Amino acid sequence: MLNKIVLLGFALCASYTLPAQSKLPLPTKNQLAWQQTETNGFVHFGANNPAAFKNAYFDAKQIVRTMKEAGFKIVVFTAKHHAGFCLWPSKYTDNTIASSGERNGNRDLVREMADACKEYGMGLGLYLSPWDGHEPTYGTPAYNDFYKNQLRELLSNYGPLAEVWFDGYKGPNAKPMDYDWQGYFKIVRELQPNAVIFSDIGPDVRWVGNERGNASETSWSTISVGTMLPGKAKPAYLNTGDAGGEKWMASETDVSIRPGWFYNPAQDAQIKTGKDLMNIYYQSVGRNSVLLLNVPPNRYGVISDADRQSLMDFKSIREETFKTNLAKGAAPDQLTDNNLASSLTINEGASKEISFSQPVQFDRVMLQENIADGQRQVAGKLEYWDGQQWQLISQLSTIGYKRLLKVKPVSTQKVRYTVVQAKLPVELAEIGFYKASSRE
Ligand code: FUL
Repeated sequence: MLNKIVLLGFALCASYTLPAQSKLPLPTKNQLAWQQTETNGFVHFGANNPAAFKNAYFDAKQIVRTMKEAGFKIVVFTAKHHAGFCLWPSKYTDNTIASSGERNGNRDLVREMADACKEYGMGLGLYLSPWDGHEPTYGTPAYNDFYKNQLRELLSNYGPLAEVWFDGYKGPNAKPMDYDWQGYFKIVRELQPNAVIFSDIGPDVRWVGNERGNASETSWSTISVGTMLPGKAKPAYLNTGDAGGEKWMASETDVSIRPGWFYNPAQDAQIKTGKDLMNIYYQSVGRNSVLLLNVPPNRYGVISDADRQSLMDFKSIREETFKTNLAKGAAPDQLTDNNLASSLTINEGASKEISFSQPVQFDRVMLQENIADGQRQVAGKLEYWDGQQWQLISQLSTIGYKRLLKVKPVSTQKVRYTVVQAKLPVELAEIGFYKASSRE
């Protein structure tokens, strides 16, 4: 490491304190663990009825192994999508793989995914579509019982789940349905106390408000739910979160590697490249969100070579860019130790200087707050020393769990980070300066 410590300084600029907001919303243990997964995979596997599934192929191991190789931590699997077809042998309907004939009739794809996740050390998440276009009771109170029964089946028989996914979407011509959301969430709490619950409005993880892979630059991990319901939430509000929000509920950015959620050979030429995915990573993980990237298995029930190639490119670009933190050895250890808990406190109005023993060149910056103590920064500023004076690199709003900045290339021996506005003193957990891979 070239850059030795030559100077560590706290430049206390204007030091003033805002009235303390002593009661910031905080993440639960499950929310904190989930946030640190950063990148997860989504699997939409499509067969919409028993006849279509009859001759289907499906290789859970290949899918999960590919997701693991891509660096993902959790795989969320669509146990039942909007057509109501169950990829496990639910005893509450005939619209399941059990009705699909000899070859696949005794399979259970949820079991196969659960086993593969266990084998590869991945978390399993399950998606059970609330909207069910097949079930005759849909639209009546009896559907809530049907749905809860299916939920109990999935939550009781496949081991520990990391996440349960409630999609708010329903078709334009679907019957009105008064979902018992609180009843559903209660079942998850009871049967899977370590799983986070995703819906538009949580209770643990909220939707980012679009499916384009784009969290807002200003991204608060807090919202006030008010009268919003899944499927009836305000996307723009969910996208930024709310600085004054009452509840901790960070966002998840769900987006597909292809134009559609399910495999369609007509879209084989429209797979997002590693470079596209890297950009989405900056716009999601780099903006205090978690990325849930959908990669649908093809007609042979595996992730196609082309999708796989994009995933591996994404991973290697990401690793190349973030391989060397130029601040290591220059910044205090607790700012480069990859440990959220060992943070450095910077008061509002105060600055932190980092000096390098020789000039460094960088064009990417990473900042992290110790969110276990809440999200605190409202505004910050990063500058570099040009030999004579401080020059602005970037102004920014929120950090949260992680903020990644693409900045103009800078060559310098000294940088300065200032907390311009904060709810409470900012606990800076990590600071990193990097040179982007030429493949970005
Ligand atoms: C949407 C659904 O309509 C898509 O099919 C997909 O499941 C996505 C995650 O949510 O609302």
